[in-house]
Amino acid sequence: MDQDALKRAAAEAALSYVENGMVVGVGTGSTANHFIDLLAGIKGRIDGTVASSEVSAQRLKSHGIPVFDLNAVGDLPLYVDGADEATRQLHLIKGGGGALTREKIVAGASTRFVCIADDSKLVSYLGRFPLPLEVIPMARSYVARELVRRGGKPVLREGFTTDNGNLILDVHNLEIMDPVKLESELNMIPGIVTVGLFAVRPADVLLLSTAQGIETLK
Ligand code: ABF
Repeated sequence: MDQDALKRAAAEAALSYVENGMVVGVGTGSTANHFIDLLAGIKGRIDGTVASSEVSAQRLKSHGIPVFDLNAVGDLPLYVDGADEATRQLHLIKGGGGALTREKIVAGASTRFVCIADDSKLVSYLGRFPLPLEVIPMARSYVARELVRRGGKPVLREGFTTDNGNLILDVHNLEIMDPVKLESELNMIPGIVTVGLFAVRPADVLLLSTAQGIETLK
């Protein structure tokens, strides 16, 4: 199976978590896109969705799937999204697509976060994938210096503005042995809007797609 087929298989497995009448939180990226396309096949069974990015909202709407504002629907029973890296503890790095702030809001507002990924995303510790930070533009240099002090190598994502009008620093060189601690510490730095670590609120389920089938980690 190629990597795209593995992504689709993970997305297919997530369909079993969708129940009738749900408003489903839907993520961003190529794996989440498979989920969106599969959701179209059962759109009559759900009330609608909340999207973690404008791109995903457009894709959902193109399938005729209703997209609601999170403020209009309250807490969500289910959020399905991909990740850039995942551990067996269900700690994640997300934000490679730049939608980390909205993804973290939707994850926070969801009772169950089901992460879908092919097995290339599984790591024993996080940090080989550069850690994305969404940063207020005026804080860019200050935040970068704070990360250098912590041994990181921050790189501005050139030509990219988030859905919220902010910048992304991708921080290389971090070996993240304690993701909960690092996420909490970075959350305290003024000017960082969102840290791309999902460890304080990890996934609840990781559907890991392998050549041998789906491995469910909880
Ligand atoms: C989103 O999409 C992100 O948080 C993550 O950056 C990315 C994963 O993309 P893909 O599914 O294309 O690998 O879920």
